[in-house]
Amino acid sequence: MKNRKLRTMGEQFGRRSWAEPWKIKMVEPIRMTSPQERQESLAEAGYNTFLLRSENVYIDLLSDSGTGAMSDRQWAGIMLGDEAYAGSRNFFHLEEAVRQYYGYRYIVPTHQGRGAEHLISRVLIKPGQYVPGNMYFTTTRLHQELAGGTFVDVIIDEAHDSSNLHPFKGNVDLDKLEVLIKRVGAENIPYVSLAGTVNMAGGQPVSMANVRALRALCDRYNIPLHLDATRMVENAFFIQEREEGYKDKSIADILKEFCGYTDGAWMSAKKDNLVNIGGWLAVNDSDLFDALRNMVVIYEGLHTYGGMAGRDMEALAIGITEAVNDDHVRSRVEQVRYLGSLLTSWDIPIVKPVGGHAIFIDARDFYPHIAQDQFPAQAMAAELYLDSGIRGMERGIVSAGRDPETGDHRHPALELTRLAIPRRVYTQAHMDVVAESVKAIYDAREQTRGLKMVYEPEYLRFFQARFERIA
Ligand code: P70
Repeated sequence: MKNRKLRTMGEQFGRRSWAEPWKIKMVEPIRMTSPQERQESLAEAGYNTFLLRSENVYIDLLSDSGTGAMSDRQWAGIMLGDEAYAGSRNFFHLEEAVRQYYGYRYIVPTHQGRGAEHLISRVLIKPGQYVPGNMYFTTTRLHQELAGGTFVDVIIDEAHDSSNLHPFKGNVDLDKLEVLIKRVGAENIPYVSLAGTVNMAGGQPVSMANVRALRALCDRYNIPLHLDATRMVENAFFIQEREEGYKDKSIADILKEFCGYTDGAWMSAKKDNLVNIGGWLAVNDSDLFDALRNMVVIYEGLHTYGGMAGRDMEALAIGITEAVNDDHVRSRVEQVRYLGSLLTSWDIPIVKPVGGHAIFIDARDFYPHIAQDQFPAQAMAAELYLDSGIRGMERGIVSAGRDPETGDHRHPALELTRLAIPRRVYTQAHMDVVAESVKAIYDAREQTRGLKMVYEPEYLRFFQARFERIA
């Protein structure tokens, strides 16, 4: 064998290759733009990738939310939509699927995740209360704050360190939580807000041992435990891979066991559940269900559609069953890791271990010469787009927003640019193109300058803020 350079992925990783458990039936053409066009599009978008037109994007890694490919079965389900105002057949299919795979008793449909976050925050949080959670998520925390609560981060310290290799960086630090309980009193904590996996930490998982211990602590103080289940299927994969005793358990079994330690969950079905729009809220307590069901009719829609069309609920019910397929989850997470391994092989600083849904590039290490107040992660997303038309997202100081008390920028420890991988959409060749573009902007890093913010909206500013290059 002379030419040892051409090597399959399996060979590179010392195992047999695997492939996605699907084949492609329909394609959507995408278009590469010229550098000149990208320069103009970016300036028009105020250096904010959220403000680009997707037509001008080549490989879109802005989000894994609602961007996945539905299966032929899901599309067939779309045709079976029962568009009745009340009691749609598709709602009952959805209810059945959530009960079967997540195990909760009562289900409230919502138009997407933040609709569910709004309802649970409004119903459970009283002004002045504290909501502990394993790192903030933008929309989750905002709804908790709008309901009068104060979010308190109780994630383990390792989560704030992008190079720490802890296998479950999403874990709750039980000591931090107990200190909070003793300081403010259990009666001032309406619930613990647990997310699996933790998006802002880099898609990091929570272990089964941690949720079990957390449940016991919550029971001791009589505090409910609610789960952001948005990427809980991916969390189950990491438990299967890393936690003793779970190697031979299915993703479905792990998911159900984990949810069994919690009192309820909210869901952005646009991620794990493989649909383009939708969400749900599920609880075990019938009084809480009554309150949520009463609230959903004000803000979302009737309690048997909650903002979704019947066809959306059918696609979602089918998506839930496809999402827990072990081969699907493995190929999904392994594709993310493939991109991570390419970047790591060029010493590009990324959050490690690589999480479930995205690669997070560490902008502090990437651009050590750009101060955090000059938005290095935002600048990186802009550079990547200019280089190749690839779209990522800032997850640093812009996303963290301002402290409601002081009005100052929050300065998160993690200053990251996220490349989120949609489910069942891109191939390994796309990942190669992405990796080479990141390498190109890394090679040119010393010439890159920071940005200044020239427009800042009041809520979730990262979506609509505008920037200019610092001269
Ligand atoms: C993303 C999306 C949404 C999300 C989430 C977790 C862990 C709830 C939600 C809300 C979309 C997004 C949202 C805010 C800022 C940037 C991007 N995450 N919990 O791309 O669900 O979007 O359905 O209302 O990740 O990570 P929804």
